[in-house]
Amino acid sequence: MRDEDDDGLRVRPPAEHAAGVPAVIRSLKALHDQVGLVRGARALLRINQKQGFDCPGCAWPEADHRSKAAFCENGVKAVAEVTTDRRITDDFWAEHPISDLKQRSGYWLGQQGRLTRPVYKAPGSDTYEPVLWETALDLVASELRSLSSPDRATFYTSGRTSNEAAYLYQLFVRAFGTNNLPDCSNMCHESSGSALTQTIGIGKGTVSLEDLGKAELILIVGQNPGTNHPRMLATLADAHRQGTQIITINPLREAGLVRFKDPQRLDGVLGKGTVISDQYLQIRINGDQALFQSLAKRLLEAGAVDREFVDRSCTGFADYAAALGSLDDDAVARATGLTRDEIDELAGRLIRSKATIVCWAMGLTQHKNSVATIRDIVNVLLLQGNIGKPGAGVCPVRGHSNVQGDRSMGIWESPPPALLAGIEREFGFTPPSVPGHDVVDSIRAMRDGQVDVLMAMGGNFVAATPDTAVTEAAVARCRLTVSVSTKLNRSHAVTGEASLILPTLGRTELDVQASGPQEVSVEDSMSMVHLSRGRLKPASDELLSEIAIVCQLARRVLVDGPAIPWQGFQDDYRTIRESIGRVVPDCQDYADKVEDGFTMPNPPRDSRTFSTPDAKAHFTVNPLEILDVPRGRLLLQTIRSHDQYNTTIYGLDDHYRGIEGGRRVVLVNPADITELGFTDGEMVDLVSEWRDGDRRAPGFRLVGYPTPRGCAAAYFPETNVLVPLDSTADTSGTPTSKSIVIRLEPAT
Ligand SMILES: Nc1nc2c(c(=O)[nH]1)N[C@H]1C(S)=C(S)[C@@H](COP(=O)(O)OP(=O)(O)OC[C@H]3O[C@@H](n4cnc5c(=O)[nH]c(N)nc54)[C@H](O)[C@@H]3O)O[C@H]1N2
Ligand SMILES: Nc1nc2c(c(=O)[nH]1)N[C@H]1C(S)=C(S)[C@@H](COP(=O)(O)OP(=O)(O)OC[C@H]3O[C@@H](n4cnc5c(=O)[nH]c(N)nc54)[C@H](O)[C@@H]3O)O[C@H]1N2
Ligand SMILES: [Mo]
Repeated sequence: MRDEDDDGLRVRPPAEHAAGVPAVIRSLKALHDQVGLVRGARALLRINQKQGFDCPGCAWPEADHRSKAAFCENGVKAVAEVTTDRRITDDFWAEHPISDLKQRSGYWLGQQGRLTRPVYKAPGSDTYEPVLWETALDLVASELRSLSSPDRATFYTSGRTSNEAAYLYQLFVRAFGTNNLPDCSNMCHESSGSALTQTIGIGKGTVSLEDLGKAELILIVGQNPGTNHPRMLATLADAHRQGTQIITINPLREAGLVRFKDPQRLDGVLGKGTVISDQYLQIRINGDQALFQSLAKRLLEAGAVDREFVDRSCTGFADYAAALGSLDDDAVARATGLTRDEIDELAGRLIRSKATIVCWAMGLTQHKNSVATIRDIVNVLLLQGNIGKPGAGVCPVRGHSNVQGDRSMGIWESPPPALLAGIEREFGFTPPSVPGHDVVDSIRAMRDGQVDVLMAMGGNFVAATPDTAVTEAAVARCRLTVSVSTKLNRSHAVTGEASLILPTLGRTELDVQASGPQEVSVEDSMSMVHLSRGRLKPASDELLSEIAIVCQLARRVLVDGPAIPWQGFQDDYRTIRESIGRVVPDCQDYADKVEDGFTMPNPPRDSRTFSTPDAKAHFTVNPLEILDVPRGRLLLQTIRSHDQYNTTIYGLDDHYRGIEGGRRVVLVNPADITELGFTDGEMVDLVSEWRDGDRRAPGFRLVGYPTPRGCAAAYFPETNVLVPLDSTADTSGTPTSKSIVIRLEPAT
């Protein structure tokens, strides 16, 4: 890869607070660089407002869609990325053959601007060439129709796709005949969904924004909201000012969780801002299961159990309590790296709190024992009756702005029977019920020559997935790769024999169909569903909406398939919402209800009931699993910098962590650097160790950083080359991107 990425790395001490005025200045600069301020300001005024569009940044909910400026620095960067004035024109493709694009960094690819026309790379060719939409869609249809089985194609989705597009996409894929619907969720909150469905009967969070205000205690575990969910910090700061205690459990001291300066308040502009965390536990990577078991043991010893709730609403308490009796304190100390006093202090806070919420994100979901860890968190909450009452509950904070909605709409390789029954009722065909491939299984199937076509609705499949070398070779074995995209990325340079890029509208853009301007709907992290309307002029006249692409493709592929009104759906998106209302569980009268927004039913939150087979919440026994890292090795977590959105790199600074001008850094405890025989600032290779051999990521600068002993951190996607394909979480199958055993070697 060329070195255009690194314009001189600088390292400062990490910051002790997030946001404040500098964040506003940075966001205006991002907007100015990409869009120009006037067009940019017009876009901003519409973010998260009643007549506006849903911010494509993250899935944190908006208070009531009326606050003046419902956006944050990183939301502005996400909008600037898609509203950019830069365009990829026809001559670009001849100047940059695929062999050239392959040498470019993700940052460079993203900087080239919006895709404007469909392009096609023929078998044997090294260049994309502009083609007509008809030609492009005919090519995909003829390839799909020629497959010996529908299971020889796999259909990926990233989490920005609207509910309407997701609903039609899964319908098309199921009418075609397969459940091969891998999605970014498989790499994200799948572990949360698995653990929660089994224990409380619903794979989603059980709290609303109001609950965060009512909580006495909020635990933020394995999440970095200062960068990834900045609007959450304002909610936390408000709660803290009203007396809610906030505890952070994280190997890194993340600035936003230490102190927050809200630029939308006067004391945020002038003062020192609000302290966020009352206690900050710098836990070892993967120590959370041990921590929550030891907290539970202390709660039991103190008799801090809501007996009435446990007896009436739960099963499995006796077995769980018995299993905790044999918890080994030394094992807890080894796994967590925390002192007994620290754990006692947190246990004391839990015992005193009458309403506790636990929030978490990728720091918990991307480990081998993730599902067990999250089940153990549910156990702790159940003990004190902290599920299904005001100010209490589970809060898995989602990533992509509509990843939760996509699941509700059926983007799922193992579809719920109620959805399949709905499809059969509505459209008169029997959809496949055998589970399809998730992300990791899709890669295995491509690698083993069992899949010929990879279609992706958004996202950046080859960069976001694990084991880059294996994945890229697997994708290259496909006969055809198809990406529906807004911007150029690595997945367009690593192609099958033939490849198509189909350019699409962004969420900010006006979408006009036969019946006039259209709206779409989305669901946030707290199950609130509302409309989103784009208003800006599209980046090119030739863009089709994701919905139009699916409808036009489906008509070509399913010529003798079930009677589905694809043209009607495309002409008027309200008819899609009406169909959703008849088909998707919990969405009755969807088209009407979504006009004013509504909240999806949530039995634990709404009525303290549990949709498990026995209608009870389940305590579970999860044997403690400790990742013992061999001597001389480190446990690496792969994280996001402040200047990226997953695989989209906005810039080269990780402002709050004090890293500027480059991304190939590895953060390691200074004592480990010395003990391993290296010096701060030295260049090293990261080598991961797995049962099938080593994997190497060359050329990282060692940065001494306050992380617990034995732990390391570096950015993804650069480090995905180190994550073995077969290293996945039990039950959920999520790649273990937060716990990879590595050794350091002097740079080659
Ligand atoms: N600006 C911006 N916003 C985003 C994204 C983005 O890339 N950029 N991505 C979006 C998406 S898809 C998602 S899923 C979310 C991701 O949001 P986060 O989960 O906040 O993202 P990560 O950078 O993966 O951060 C993981 C955090 O967990 C901590 N951690 C790692 N391992 C452990 C562990 O074993 N135990 C504990 N307790 N903590 C641990 C890390 O130190 C880090 O603070 O953000 C969404 N929002
Ligand atoms: N090592 C490691 N790997 C990880 C993670 C990690 O923490 N560590 N995190 C994982 C997580 S949580 C996630 S969610 C995945 C993310 O995986 P993906 O969702 O696949 O990746 P993104 O980078 O979000 O996708 C960006 C691309 O989406 C396209 N795009 C943007 N907006 C739109 C739109 O409106 N429509 C369409 N059609 N396309 C659009 C653009 O072309 C852009 O280049 O990565 C996972 N990979
Ligand atoms: Mo995610």
